[in-house]
Amino acid sequence: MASKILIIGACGQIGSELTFALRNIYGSENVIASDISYGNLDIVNSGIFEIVDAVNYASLKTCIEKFNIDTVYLMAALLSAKGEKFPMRAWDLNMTSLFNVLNLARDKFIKKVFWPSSIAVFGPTTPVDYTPQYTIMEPSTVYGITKQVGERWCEYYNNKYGVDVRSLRYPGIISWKTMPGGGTTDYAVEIYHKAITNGHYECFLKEDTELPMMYMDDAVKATVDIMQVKPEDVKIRSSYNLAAISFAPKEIAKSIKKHIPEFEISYKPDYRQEIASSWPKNINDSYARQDWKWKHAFSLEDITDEMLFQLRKKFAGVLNKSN
Ligand code: AKB
Repeated sequence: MASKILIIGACGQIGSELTFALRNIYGSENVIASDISYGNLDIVNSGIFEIVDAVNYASLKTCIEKFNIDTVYLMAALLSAKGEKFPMRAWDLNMTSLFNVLNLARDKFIKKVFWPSSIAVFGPTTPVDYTPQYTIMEPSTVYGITKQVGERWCEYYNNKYGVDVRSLRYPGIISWKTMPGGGTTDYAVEIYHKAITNGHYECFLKEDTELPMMYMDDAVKATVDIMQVKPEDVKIRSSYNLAAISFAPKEIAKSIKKHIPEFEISYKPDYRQEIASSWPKNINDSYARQDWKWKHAFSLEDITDEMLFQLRKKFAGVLNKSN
């Protein structure tokens, strides 16, 4: 019998693209998209879609039983910037949803779990250059704390109950289909939108704030890859460091200027600067490269080419009308 997959948080930035990718691989009828509301009509109208509240154990269990789900991708979360505004909401959503899914796996309702962690597990005392897999981790954001604690619980459920849970520490993810929401790395998506729509971007980080980043296609590939490898090849059950490229706002602006010479960037750092300054500049992901042969494909120049091309197409109608 084909594996049945549930994606929780399917309307979000990563969830939406992961849903399409998994449907291509495993067939639409085997991939059930879910979210707390009808937040993304492309997803809602593209296959089976269920309203699921991931903090409500009963709602989740009903959906899992209804569709005979064996694999869950838990993509719902409150990210770093929004988490600082709503600390208890972030704690509740990020932790309760994880416990609900881990407990369903422990109790054998499902077999396999993907749960995203983040570079936010690191903090101001972590070495910033080529941050190793095993290092000081003292996150200073609520989001980072939930991801750090979540990693410990994933490893615990694997050790103690044999739960097949797999996880990646995502860097900032750049994509054009669905906007990210509430993250500190969101600037690296907004900047392309503003470059196309009004030629100017006011950046909420300082020009030289270097952060680890990745194109969506690479992030989706890493997620699919780690879920496809044999359990014995997943040697880290907390979460794998995962890296592609790193850049600062002034470098992404320079790469956009090669295509749009009149593009201007200005800087007005806000509370998100402190979050960004607490994170690594770049990441050493040698365990992922070694254990399950992870390899990224997109450079900053590739990302800029692709983002500008896709966004120009997406906004073509709107831009033509306003000209
Ligand atoms: C955020 O900025 O909060 C996220 C992340 C790095 O996990 N994109």
